[in-house]
Amino acid sequence: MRAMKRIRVVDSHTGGEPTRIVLAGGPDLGGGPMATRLERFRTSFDSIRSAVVNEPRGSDALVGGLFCESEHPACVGGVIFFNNIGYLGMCGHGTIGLVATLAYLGRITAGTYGIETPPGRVSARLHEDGRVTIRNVPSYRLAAGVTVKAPGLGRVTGDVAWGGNWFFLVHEHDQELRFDRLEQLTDFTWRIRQALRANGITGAGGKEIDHIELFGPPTTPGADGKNFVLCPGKAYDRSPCGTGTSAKLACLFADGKLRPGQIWRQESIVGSVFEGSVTVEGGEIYPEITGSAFVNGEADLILDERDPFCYGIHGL
Ligand code: PYC
Repeated sequence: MRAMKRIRVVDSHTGGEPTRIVLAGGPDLGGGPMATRLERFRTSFDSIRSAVVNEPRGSDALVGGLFCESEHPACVGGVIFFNNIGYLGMCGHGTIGLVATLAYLGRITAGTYGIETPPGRVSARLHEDGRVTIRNVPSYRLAAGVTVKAPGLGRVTGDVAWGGNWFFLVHEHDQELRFDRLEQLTDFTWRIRQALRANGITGAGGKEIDHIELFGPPTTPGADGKNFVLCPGKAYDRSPCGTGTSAKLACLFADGKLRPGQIWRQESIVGSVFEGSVTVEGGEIYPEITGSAFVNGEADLILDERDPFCYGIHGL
């Protein structure tokens, strides 16, 4: 008898950034908060993470999302996001992809839905025209103007901010943000990432800053700025990055450059755009991010124990 496992997935992309939502056949993580379930995923089922997103079934750019049942009546479900090397906190493009997936499956119609994630509950509004607005977890700037010496780059200064993941946001640099410079941009940001780690510069509670975000002038008409975002596993975000845009909004707000409700249009390195704004409640900054996702695949992944790469090619 061959040991074969089937995992039901729906694929989508949000502004070019792919998401693969696991709907059935994934690990049973039991109940409790998403943060607890994430730890069970990490410690007991990490090979499933790799099988779903890594080559030969996936790619370094692919973000997976395990759709889970929620214990909160106000929530349509919970989600744990993961990538080629590990797990994410929140994921903005992925949440937009999840909502588009649930709409495609006929499980939701236009309206507002709670979704549990490891760093907290978010909400998502599916508009009649298919756009999705997510209200992210509270976001904030932890430290402004942090300087780090990066090998081959010299001194680089940026802000440390939380948008559901930890970001180092760099505005002053000599890099042109162009699609034909992906290799140079990846090398530049990877050096910063390693320098932060080597110098013990972290987010709150010693958490690793695993996303690096460069900013430059926009090229798409109507956009306010363009970014290049390096993700934890060295892939770049094709979308403007929902959590990265949230971190940016928190910094703009902290600098007095963004009023509550004012729209900021963030362009990605591939030219896709998210619209962002903030609301302030109880002293906390809640980013709202609007974008669109398109379903582009629906499949059963087959995990065949005889396959030497059944659980993916990994090892970064
Ligand atoms: O949209 O938040 C996001 C995201 C994080 C990593 C890739 N995309």
